[in-house]
Amino acid sequence: MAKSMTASLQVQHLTYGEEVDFTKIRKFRKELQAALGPKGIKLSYMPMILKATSLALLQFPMLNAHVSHDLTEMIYKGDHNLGVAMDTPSGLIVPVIKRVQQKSIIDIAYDLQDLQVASSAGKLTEEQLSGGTFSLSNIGSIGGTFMVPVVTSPNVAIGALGRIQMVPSYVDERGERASVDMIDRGQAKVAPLSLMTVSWSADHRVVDGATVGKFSNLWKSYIENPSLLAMNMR
Ligand code: CAO
Repeated sequence: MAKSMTASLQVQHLTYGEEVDFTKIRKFRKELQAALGPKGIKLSYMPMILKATSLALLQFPMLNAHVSHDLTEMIYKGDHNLGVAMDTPSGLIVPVIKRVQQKSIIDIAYDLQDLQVASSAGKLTEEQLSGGTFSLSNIGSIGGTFMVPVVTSPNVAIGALGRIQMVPSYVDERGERASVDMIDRGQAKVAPLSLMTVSWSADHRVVDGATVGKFSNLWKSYIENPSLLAMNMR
């Protein structure tokens, strides 16, 4: 970790944060859990979040690239090999779920479960720990609401997920976040909403903030509308 972080901190970072309404994806998870429970699969939010990330990366392949040390080349990676930061008794490790672009949410849940079992037993292989093209860190499962993640070179971007919280928010008649105009017109009411903060860091030498923002908007649309996530699965 010391070596990789020293290299990563040479990178000029930009970090972009956003709030995401988790209401629908919580319901979607409950429905999937009811179907998957009898098969012995534990479904956390991560498989859905990883799938949404892969679908968004399809539209923004430059965020799934490696950059050469001398900054003369960007190598766009066809496979979405997504690293998942794990807190283990021996510290931070980032095993990789390979080819997420080809996998269903269930496939990803199986892979994540296997990696978690191997990591707690200290039995992750070199193959499982290498080849990442993008990574996600769910700090919210520990407790924080916001974190600035550090890009792992030669990757060019990374995401961090904060704790899902219930907060009072202005909503419309469908229970979705109300627009400023609706609030001004007195047409919105206050109701509890499930919110999560996501933050994306990118290598600002090769990626600009607008690209990260557009990627984040697309990712957010999948999380806030799981039907879009389902519709775009292959
Ligand atoms: N907000 C609120 N609750 C969350 C959450 C979030 N962001 N993420 C997970 N949870 C909840 C889950 O829903 C689950 O509760 P229920 O089963 O009752 O619903 C519980 O927390 C445990 O989840 P989990 O940790 O078993 O599963 P996961 O797939 O969400 O996360 C893993 C797996 C490996 C990402 C996580 O355990 C972990 O290690 N996180 C720490 C990552 C880390 O160290 N980052 C720092 C990197 S920089 O040093």
